[in-house]
Amino acid sequence: MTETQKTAVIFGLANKRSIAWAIAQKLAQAGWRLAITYQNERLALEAKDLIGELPGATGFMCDVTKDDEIARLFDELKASHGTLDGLVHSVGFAPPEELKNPFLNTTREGFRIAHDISVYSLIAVARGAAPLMASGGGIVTLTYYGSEKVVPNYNVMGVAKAALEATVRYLAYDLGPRAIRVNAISAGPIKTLAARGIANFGDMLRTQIERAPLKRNVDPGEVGSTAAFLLSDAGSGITGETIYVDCGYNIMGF
Ligand code: NAD
Ligand code: 0WE
Repeated sequence: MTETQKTAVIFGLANKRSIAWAIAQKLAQAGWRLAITYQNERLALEAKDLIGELPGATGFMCDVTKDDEIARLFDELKASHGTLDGLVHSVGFAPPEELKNPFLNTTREGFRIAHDISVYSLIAVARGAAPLMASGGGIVTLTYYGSEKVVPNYNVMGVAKAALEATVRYLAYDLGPRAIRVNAISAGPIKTLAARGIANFGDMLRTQIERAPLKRNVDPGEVGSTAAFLLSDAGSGITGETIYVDCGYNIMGF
């Protein structure tokens, strides 16, 4: 490819159902050179298989709760890629009990873990990436409607997503003068690893079909193409925003 090829780093690949994978495929199709990270050794095998399918893509391990792993990743990216134009943060986690028990019973440790992994990590990786985005860039994270309205059992993740959306606005303000844009995509429910084992997830998918104006579920590819749009020059006027890719579900009052 040409030397003007844009490069992005993607966080949050677990398997072929991951939203991170849908985004990686769309960015690769749009000609981006990708560095794709996975959380740990347990996920390495499957992640590396997938990454191998994308021409020129490379895999890196990075647990976003570890400052030293984040620092090492960006050192490696500086050496291998030089500059960066895009970053995708597709990471979220709360301990499983927190999504089962009543919200009132949220533990101090569950709250801390959910916010560390799902919110603080965006600040940490943005700070790591910014020095590599010498000619500006784009950052995209993934959020969910449970940040604004109560979705039963989403619990502390809803609180964390509200904090994530506010974090997007504060990062957009700090990084705007450096021509780095920061946005969130609020995706409708998608059957990924993070959705497996969630009680009544099937009911949620059916309700979405009934109530959303488009009368269907969101395709992960639609989230991927929106991320590719936000990171492209076509998104150059958009920052600090939460863009819904939910077949219109969020506009309904009844
Ligand atoms: P997923 O399980 O495929 O992705 C979540 C990723 O987070 C995994 O790759 C996991 O390894 C990673 N992760 C967790 N802890 C980590 C850590 N300490 N360090 C590094 N990575 C870590 O599920 P997904 O649905 O693709 O989720 C991606 C994002 O999309 C999440 O932020 C999720 O909240 C958001 N989202 C999902 C849906 C949905 O319905 N699936 C809807 C809206 C938003
Ligand atoms: O953000 C998410 C998933 C978040 C998530 C899922 C898990 C399951 C496994 C965070 N942490 C964990 N921890 C685990 O141990 N979504 C938007 C998908 C999702 O999750 C829900 C939902 C929806 C939608 C949980 C309850 C209710 C609705």
